Amino acid sequence: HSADAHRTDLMTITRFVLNEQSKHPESRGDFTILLNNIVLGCKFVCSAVNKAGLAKLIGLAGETNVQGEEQKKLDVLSNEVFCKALISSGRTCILVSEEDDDAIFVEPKQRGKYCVVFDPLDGSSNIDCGVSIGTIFGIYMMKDNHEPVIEDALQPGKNMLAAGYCMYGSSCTFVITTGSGVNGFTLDPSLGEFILTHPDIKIPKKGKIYSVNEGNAKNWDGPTAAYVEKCKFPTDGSPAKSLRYIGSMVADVHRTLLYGGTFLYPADKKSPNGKLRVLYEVFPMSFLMEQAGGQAFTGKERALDLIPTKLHERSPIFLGSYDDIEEIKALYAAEAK
Ligand code: P6P
Repeated sequence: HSADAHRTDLMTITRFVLNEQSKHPESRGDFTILLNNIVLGCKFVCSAVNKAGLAKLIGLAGETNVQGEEQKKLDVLSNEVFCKALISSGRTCILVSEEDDDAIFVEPKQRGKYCVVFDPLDGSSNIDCGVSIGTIFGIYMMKDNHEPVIEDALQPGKNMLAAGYCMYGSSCTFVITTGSGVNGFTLDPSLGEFILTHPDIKIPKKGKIYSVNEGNAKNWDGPTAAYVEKCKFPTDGSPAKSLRYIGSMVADVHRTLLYGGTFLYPADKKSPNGKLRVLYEVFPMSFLMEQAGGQAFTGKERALDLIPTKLHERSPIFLGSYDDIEEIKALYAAEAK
């Protein structure tokens, strides 16, 4: 009977969010509507990514984006889809996309109370070789209902109400936190629904994997170099760790969340703030990690305490299993003395 109940008791993301909403009797369902539009955007991108090889959507679009990277058509398409889905929800007032230099201020008649920061297709340089890529998003509430200004988007990560990602790989997996734990859903294409497959995800307290681009080793600072050395040549008799680096943040973070260990994008001499963007890469992944019982550290402070001053600013990031990040924090603390 229980197996049958499992099969027929489908917990879709829509039902899950409505259950969450019922815990907030005062809420008018705005967040539910916003999330449903984000989910719709993810379903569309999932279908486009899966067809990319066939529909010749891959290949360069010719323009370059604010990051100076060549824009692939799927980037452009995904960005347009999410901007339209978010604006048409009628629940947003500011959008910050990795693909757009400036923030988008929603016109008054379609304005809502949420500010959404997102990377519509992170890791897109991996599209042509079939490596998993993903959408990353974070949701802030506007401070109060005034004419929206850019400062409303420059809030510390700890103010985020929700954050998540959708990974487009062998399956389409949607992972989200609304501040009370982390839950994972898998798209059932035959239903067109995201089904709860990873309830209440908790990252192992300690892991056996480290994830970093070792090609930058010559530019690392002392503590990062010392940590990686310790992973490879442990001095306490424990076995060496495995290196897993996919080069697509959503895939590397998803593996870290499920298997444990650490994911690092450290500062280096060439890029003193590392490479990953604070608003729509570092903050959402840090929020998820903390909600799953892990940690996220910038080398100086708790990642979610960072207060951004520019939309596309970067920060070094060390995230993952609680005990492993403690080791990294100790190495940085020792250096700071
Ligand atoms: P590197 C992909 O371009 C990305 O923004 C992240 O998804 C990924 O973690 C990182 O860059 C990889 O960077 O320098 O190791 O190739």
